[in-house]
Amino acid sequence: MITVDAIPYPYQFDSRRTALVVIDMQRDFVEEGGFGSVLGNDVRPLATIVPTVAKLLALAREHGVLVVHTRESHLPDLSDCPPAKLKRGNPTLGIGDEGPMGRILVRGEPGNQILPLLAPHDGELVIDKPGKGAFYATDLHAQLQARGITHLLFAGVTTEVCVQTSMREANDRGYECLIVEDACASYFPVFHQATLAMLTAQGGIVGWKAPLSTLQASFKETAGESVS
Ligand code: C5J
Repeated sequence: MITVDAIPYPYQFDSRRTALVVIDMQRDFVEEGGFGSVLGNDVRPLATIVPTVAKLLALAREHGVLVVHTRESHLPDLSDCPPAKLKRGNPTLGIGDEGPMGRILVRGEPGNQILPLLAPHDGELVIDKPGKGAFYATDLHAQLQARGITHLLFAGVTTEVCVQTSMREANDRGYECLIVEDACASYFPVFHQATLAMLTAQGGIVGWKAPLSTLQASFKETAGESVS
């Protein structure tokens, strides 16, 4: 068992029964010139976490933790996109429209791809999700159950939307969840901080949080190595 010096109290997991879920690290959300920035968002807080997510992926792969990547995406005919989601925000540029990197939030389009630096490796799960949560209208729960996964580590964007929704969905399905706080980001840093606080309040009502360095130290301690 690995014990993480997490908040609000130590988080314990068996790496063979744990998955890292990296939420929506897609070009259209993170890259300058993508959909997110065209909508007027400052993408720099999201771009800043890319090296941390890369290190987290490396840590998971090194220790045999299952890696799951998600993409917020829709079928080209948008038949999996509820009208309410299409209309929300009264957008001038919306889901299915031609954006700077292809059709917005449509599967297979350049902007819908995961950042090359964080690209999935062979054998890792890639979940296309039409909602904000990774469990809604996907087979993620079945895939995790088939592999005996009980614990989930969360990373990705945005903290208060797709990461938080997915972690809450996971919590309701009985998973023990930890959010890697510096491997998540929001266009609104205040929302990032508020989300971390609300997920871990009341004795970890949704789960735990810890930074990557604490997670790295936990793996080292378990391996019996000295931590510098
Ligand atoms: C995600 C969004 N991935 N903010 N989507 O959080 O719409």
